[in-house]
Amino acid sequence: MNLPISADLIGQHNAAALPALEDDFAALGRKLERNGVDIEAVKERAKGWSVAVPSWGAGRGGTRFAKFPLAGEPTNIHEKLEDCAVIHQLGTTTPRVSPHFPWDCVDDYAALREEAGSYGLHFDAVNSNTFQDQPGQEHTYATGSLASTVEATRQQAVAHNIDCIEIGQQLGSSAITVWVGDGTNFPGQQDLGRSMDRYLEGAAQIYAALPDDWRMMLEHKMFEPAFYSSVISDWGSSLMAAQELGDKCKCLVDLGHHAPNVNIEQIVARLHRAGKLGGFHFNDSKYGDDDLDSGSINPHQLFLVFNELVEAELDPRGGFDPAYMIDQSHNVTDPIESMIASSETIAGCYVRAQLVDREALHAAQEANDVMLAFRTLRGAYETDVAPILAKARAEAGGAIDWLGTYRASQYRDRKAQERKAVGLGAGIV
Ligand SMILES: [Mn+2]
Repeated sequence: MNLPISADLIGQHNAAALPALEDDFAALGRKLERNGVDIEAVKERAKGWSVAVPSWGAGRGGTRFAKFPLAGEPTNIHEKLEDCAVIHQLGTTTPRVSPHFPWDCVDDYAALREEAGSYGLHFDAVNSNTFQDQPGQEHTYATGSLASTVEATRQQAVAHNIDCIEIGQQLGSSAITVWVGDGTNFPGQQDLGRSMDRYLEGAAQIYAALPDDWRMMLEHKMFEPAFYSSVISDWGSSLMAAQELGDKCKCLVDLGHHAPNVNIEQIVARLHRAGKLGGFHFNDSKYGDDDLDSGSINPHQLFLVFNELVEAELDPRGGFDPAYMIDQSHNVTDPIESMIASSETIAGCYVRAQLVDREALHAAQEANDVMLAFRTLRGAYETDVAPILAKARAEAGGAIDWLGTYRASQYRDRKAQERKAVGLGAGIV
């Protein structure tokens, strides 16, 4: 296995941190035992949990105004894979990478799959891009892609998505995530009903090209890049489309793509009930689709989402197999650090949701004991599960103090010497 960070370095740092961790882990274990929870079993669940990282998240993002490059940031999919390998090596919960086309296009996808495998990585859902024009592209997406009024533009968008499926098959993926930037900036600009008809007609052609064991995930977004209307603006539109397209089509929930203050955990419960919960794009937001680090603003909301996911797992109805992915933009941090921090935060919410006394919660809910139900949930949220996550990481070969170990490795400094510099410019979020 090709591991970018020295195992000796990780071992040294872990040896120094282990006595304190054992102490904290034992104390937490005794606390949980009083509630009838076996900390070892929870730790094993934590070890079995994973989330995908997006290839584009390995680079610096940008605002709508500018991008500030980082010395040593990756400029191609090969370098992005190397950075993703660091994230997984230290954090141990991110073995899958979600590629984006055409940003990650190469000549030989079989070789790319092998390259990822050499780091212990696999490819997750492929992402298509019909929200920006590419050099040499025949038809512009300036006024829409799948929902464009121009037939040739719609066909070009369909063909690109089918190309992505074919690439994904070579990479070992089994899902495509479709997000379109289609929408309008002016009332009256397009017919709101007919634009949905056009979108569905194109989406159905992509759906028809899905291999049997593939899934198509629709990502809704309330606004941006269009500011008056979006074609797939909300979970209702997404659900409507997924239901019309067929069983293999599911809805994807990006935590930043909702109206402010929307109850996202309830959307999760609703989509699960409809058998249409496809997966997540984890990030956080304060005002809009800010793509901030997962749980950095509202960790409680993330916990409540996971609480619904644990409920869904216990009551799978038509099935429960959501795809988890981080989708955030790193404008002012080292993307490797942000990605490990987020994967730890997300895993922490998963673990906390495991600690909820379900029997007590359900009994309190049935009895309308409001305060007891609330406190049962809140008690799990307030539990510091860091020792469980750190122990799980260490046992899987990762770093207890991942930030200290990463900085001591001087990985980014070394890459700054080796890699070519990224140009200035506007960022793509
Ligand atoms: Mn997203």
